[in-house]
Amino acid sequence: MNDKKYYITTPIYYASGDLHVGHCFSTILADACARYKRLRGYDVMFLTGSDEHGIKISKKAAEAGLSPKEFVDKVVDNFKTIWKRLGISYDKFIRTTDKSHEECVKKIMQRLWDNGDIYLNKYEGLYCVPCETFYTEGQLVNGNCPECNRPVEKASEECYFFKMSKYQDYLFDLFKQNPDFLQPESRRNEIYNNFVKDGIQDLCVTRTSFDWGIKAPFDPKHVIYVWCDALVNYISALGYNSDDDSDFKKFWPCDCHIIGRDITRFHAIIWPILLHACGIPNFKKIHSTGFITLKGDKISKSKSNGFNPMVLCDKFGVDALRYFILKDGPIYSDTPFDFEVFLKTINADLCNDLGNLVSRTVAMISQNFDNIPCPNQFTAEDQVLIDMCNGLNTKLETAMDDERVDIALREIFDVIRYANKYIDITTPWVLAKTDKDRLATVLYTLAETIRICTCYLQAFLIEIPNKIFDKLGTSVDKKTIDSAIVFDIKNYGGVVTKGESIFPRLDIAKELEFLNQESNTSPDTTKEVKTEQTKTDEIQEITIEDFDRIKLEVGTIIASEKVEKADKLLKNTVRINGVNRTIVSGIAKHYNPEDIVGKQVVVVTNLRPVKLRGILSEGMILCACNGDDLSLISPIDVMKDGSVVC
Ligand code: ME8
Repeated sequence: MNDKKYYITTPIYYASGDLHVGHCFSTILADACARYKRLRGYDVMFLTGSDEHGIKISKKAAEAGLSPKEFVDKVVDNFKTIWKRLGISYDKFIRTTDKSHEECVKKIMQRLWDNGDIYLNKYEGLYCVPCETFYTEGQLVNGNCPECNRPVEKASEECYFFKMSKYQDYLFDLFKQNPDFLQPESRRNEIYNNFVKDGIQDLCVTRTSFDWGIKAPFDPKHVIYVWCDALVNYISALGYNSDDDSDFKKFWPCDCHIIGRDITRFHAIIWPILLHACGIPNFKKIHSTGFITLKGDKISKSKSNGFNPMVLCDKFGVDALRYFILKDGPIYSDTPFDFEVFLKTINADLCNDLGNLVSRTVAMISQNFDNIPCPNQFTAEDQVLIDMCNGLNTKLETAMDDERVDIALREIFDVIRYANKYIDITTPWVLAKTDKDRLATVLYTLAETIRICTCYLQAFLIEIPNKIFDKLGTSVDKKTIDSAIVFDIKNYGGVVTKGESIFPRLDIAKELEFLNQESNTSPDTTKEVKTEQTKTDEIQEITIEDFDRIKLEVGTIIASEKVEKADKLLKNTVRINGVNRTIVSGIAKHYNPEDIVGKQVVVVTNLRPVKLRGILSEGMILCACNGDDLSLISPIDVMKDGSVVC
């Protein structure tokens, strides 16, 4: 039986809209940790999921003309598509609308009720609807919500309270006796000073003002506060208190909850108390990260400055995003997603340092030998690199025990950089003419260095490691990883393959322009979540709210062709917000396809898709019509794709 176990979680993301690059950080970070531990022989449980209840989501669903469940189903499909593209290797995806989760939450609440930890009272306070959180006057910033800076509303309702204050001594002790339970230290001090040291308030744990949530088992008129519902995901996903609790027995307590700093308070105060009150041992550690910022602002759904991770993956490959986010991400403090730094980092590290090392080594081996040569006598020069390779193990184990993927990657790339220097020192191109025996040892040392670094890189990158293994004609059996990461003459690979470089060089100026253009386009799930069309009689007048329901955006026609056997129809590809849509329009008698490519047009983007001549048309391009005259409508000045027409 494997006694090396590792349980890591991400936050469960609000199913209220699309995911942006900021959201990807926690998930890519947790994924790298999970992959690393699997590589090192751990039995891993990596959990992510979706947070689907609450007033915010029911409002969004109503805006989209869908039931909350229909709405979240579509959003969750999008989450899963994004995670797949980013190579997120989760073992379980929990949804708070899963029946098993709902049952688990009810049992937990019932337990608190049975313990006498819940009482009925009235809540009067300041409530931030988007954040679903009550605040006291003192916690507001300039009178607004301290998290999202939007106005709060006075709210008063009868609700049940959880006697958190009863457990304040327990929490004091947790903070005092387990200094590592909340990292980084600065965040622990902040939470302790602002929320713990002066005493813990009881928590309002039910609501009656909306019903999209889990009903309280002791009073079904009330639904359970979203945070009590959401936090329980970490144990409901393991089958806690269910017929099959084997995963709970195996993996709990959780080794690490990765979260963003805005939700530290919930995880470091409510969650440990809730667990303790239910007699469940506490988790081992919370790792609270900073935010990714864009142009000085936190990337956020509410600020509409999101940046769609799919755009980055499609353009630069999944490993470019993963590498940059893991190396330079906001592991503790907020970090800007600086486009120029991103592009330069990718060129310097993936293209130059790693890419060139692999190409040079493979090229020299194939020019001089049939396959990776056997080494002869190692010298002191070789030994420096060999020691660096063998030293990685301890360094990476230490870094990864603290989820410091940034440090781990730097250690690996230090070796890669030194290997490039080693080429300059040993001058294999000279040895090729003078000393083939020595050349064999040098090239073997390089191939072995690349192989060992690539073994580790498998935890962080998805596509590049396999490309490198293919070039070296080798692979790694994860079962024997402990021996595979030791520099050894038995480990040499097979026949090397030259070919394309493992990472192409980026044209910084060109890509910078692309990124700057894309950065103002915000992902918007309502594009995917099609609104329900209501049948109406002819409408003479409409209200501004009616008009607001029609989403008009500027897009650019990037391709157009005639539809076979339909002389009026053109099949157009229109780029809006970085996403290409197919739109079939009845304009073939007025425009040749080649004349409209590159033109900007106005598109109804929330029109229900329809099939025309077997082609799914996703929207409508607007035209001015007068009898037989027809003209496409374009903005007078060139506008950014995705500009809203209002
Ligand atoms: O908070 N940079 O969900 P959420 C880095 N459902 N991280 C960011 C970020 C940014 N720009 N923007 C958001 C919730 N995040 C709850 C969690 S867990 C029981 C319930 C992080 O979708 C944010 O800090 O609003 C949080 O950790 C996560 O994304 C999910 O945010």
